[in-house]
Amino acid sequence: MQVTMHSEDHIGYVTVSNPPVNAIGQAVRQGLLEAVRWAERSRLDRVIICGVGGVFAAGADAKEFDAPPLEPHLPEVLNAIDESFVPWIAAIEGVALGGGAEIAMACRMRIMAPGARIGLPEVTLGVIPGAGGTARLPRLVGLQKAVEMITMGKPIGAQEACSAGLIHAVEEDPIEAAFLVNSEALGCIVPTWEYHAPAHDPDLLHMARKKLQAKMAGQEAPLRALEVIEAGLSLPFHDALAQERRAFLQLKTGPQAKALRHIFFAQRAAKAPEPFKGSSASEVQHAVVVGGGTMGAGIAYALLAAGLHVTILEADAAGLQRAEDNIGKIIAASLQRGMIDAARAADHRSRMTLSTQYGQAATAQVAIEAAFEDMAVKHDILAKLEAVLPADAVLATNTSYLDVNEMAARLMDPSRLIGLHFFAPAHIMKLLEIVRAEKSSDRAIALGYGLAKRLGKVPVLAGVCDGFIGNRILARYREAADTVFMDGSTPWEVDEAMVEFGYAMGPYEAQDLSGLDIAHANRQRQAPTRDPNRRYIPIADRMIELGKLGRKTSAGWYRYPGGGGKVEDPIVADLAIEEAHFAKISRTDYSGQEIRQRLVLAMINEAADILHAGIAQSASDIDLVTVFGYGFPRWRGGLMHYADSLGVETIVAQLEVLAQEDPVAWKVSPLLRSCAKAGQSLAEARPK
Ligand code: T1G
Repeated sequence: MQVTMHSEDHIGYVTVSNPPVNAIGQAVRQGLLEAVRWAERSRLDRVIICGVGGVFAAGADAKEFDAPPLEPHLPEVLNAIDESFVPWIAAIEGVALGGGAEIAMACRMRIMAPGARIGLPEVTLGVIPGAGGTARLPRLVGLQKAVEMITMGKPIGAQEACSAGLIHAVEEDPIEAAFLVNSEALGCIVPTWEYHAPAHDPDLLHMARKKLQAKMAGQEAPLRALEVIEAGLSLPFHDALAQERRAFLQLKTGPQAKALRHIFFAQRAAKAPEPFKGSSASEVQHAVVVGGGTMGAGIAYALLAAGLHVTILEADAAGLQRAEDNIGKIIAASLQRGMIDAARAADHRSRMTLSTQYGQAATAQVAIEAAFEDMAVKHDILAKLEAVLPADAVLATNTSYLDVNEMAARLMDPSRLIGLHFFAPAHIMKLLEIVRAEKSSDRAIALGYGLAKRLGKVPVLAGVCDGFIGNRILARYREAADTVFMDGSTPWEVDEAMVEFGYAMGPYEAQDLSGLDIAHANRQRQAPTRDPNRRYIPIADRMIELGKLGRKTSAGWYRYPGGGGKVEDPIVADLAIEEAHFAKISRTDYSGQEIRQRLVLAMINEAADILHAGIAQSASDIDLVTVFGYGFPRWRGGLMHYADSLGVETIVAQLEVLAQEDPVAWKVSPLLRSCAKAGQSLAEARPK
């Protein structure tokens, strides 16, 4: 039974029981409808509804969205609750999200526990509230708050919900409080559906539309939600519900909702693949981070925020000071943004040790080196760690590019070394590439997954190659961008094209942020082994010669004259014209669509090779890497989900056209050819 009910002294208790999050599937809807009829037959004074496991309900069961909706449909169930002569009280603990919040809003009264959260996050799944949320919420909290909550999809806490008029009270024990509610007082509360809709406010709606067009560019659901809310203001309640339902059902089967559901479930499925479940990471109490630079400090802070004791090792006093300053900046920023309070900041500091003595690592269960990207430095640090750490402690390197197999080869026990590739800022970015070297043990990898879970990261297993999964795709993306730039465009035309695709910023603005010197160092490292037949674009090297390293030198691909803005730099555009002249290239004026096609096809082709080689385990993993590490638009489902939406055969045909231009750079991945030949999607493909 996913809905249980019993009564005591004419009070009904209805409990939703579908662990772990009380998702509202068909059985729950059926049970709730039966509960309404039961309460009315029993002529109860009230019904108190709650959820098991400290959760009210996380919303409709998104696993049902790919199939036709099954009766009873949630709107009808909630209308039965709202219109019943037996008043329902929602006793909310944990979360009441989506359909869970809609159940609560159909109740006559809502009481939340202090730590509980309530919201309508449907737009994050590419849909809109589909069970009365767009009609009931404005009636309860007014137009402005309802528009903000529904179109941005962000849940709110109990106090905010109470202040907004969404709930009636915040109580430590909501069920007890619901039991104590005075019957007369309860009887005086108007059913939600009988509330008047707020007045139409054209200015407010216009401002909201402009904001969504800027902040949620390309996404259908937020703007559609705004339209439905607005239309509902001038419709009778049940007509408003009908138009909401039509919009919900139409969005639910659309490409953006499918893409967002794909990422939602892929992210959860990535937590720990079968061989690595049940890791020992819960036993990790003490972690060591070697290197207190930007990355090391971010990693150390992430570990502190997860409650671990952290020892940061540096080479000397100056390094220690730098580490202290970097950690201090992160703590200050977290305090300033209200992410932690002073007590939490003090607690973090109490568990942090800074030292130049490797002996301090003697009790650690894991050590992560985040030192300078130089193989000799890595060898030295890992050797010193191996000498002092307990034999069962795991060693990890945060290297972005260097060969983890080469690092392991120098260790007495290479099985204990893995890569833990964090992304800057390491305490914020969700992606964590867990790099499996040839000799990495399952136990070491499992600890990596366990650590990812404790840090709230999205873990993706990667094999060893230059750039693993994400940086290897990024390198190909930038190479394609530089080629388009060299052959006819400008950095700003390329960036504009990719922002139009859905990136928050294009590859050139992004590189100005991280610094052009990082990619330059990698090009120098790769030079001895570079394919002499592969076209090389020299523009980025010219930028280094000109001292244009990006924001940190106030000039990179753009100029940064101060004040935060960026300015197109004609000197940079001229570099391409000059280099093209030397190379006797007649330049082409690429359209935005041609730029997007080339850059996205380049990434898809590279990703297919990565999957073919087994560096990535699945297309879904590549989707997680591109979305959580590199800003690929989430509402497109990630790089490979998007590729499947284009169709592998189409991709192969387009690549073959480009291969006529440059057969080396555009060599079609064998995986794409085999999928096209077999009529297989990339989602179904597995490494050879
Ligand atoms: N449907 C189906 N499964 C769900 C689910 C959902 N809505 N939410 C979570 N799960 C599964 C999840 O896949 C995982 O499964 C397990 O529960 C634990 O989740 C009509 C149409 C509630 C904050 O968008 O935000 O209502 O991997 O790992 O970190 O208008 O889950 O264990 O097999 O995330 O503690 C709107 C989505 C739906 C909320 C808990 N609701 N969920 O986080 O656990 S649309 C949402 C969450 C809707 C109505 C519309 C989070 C959480 P497995 P978890 P968590």
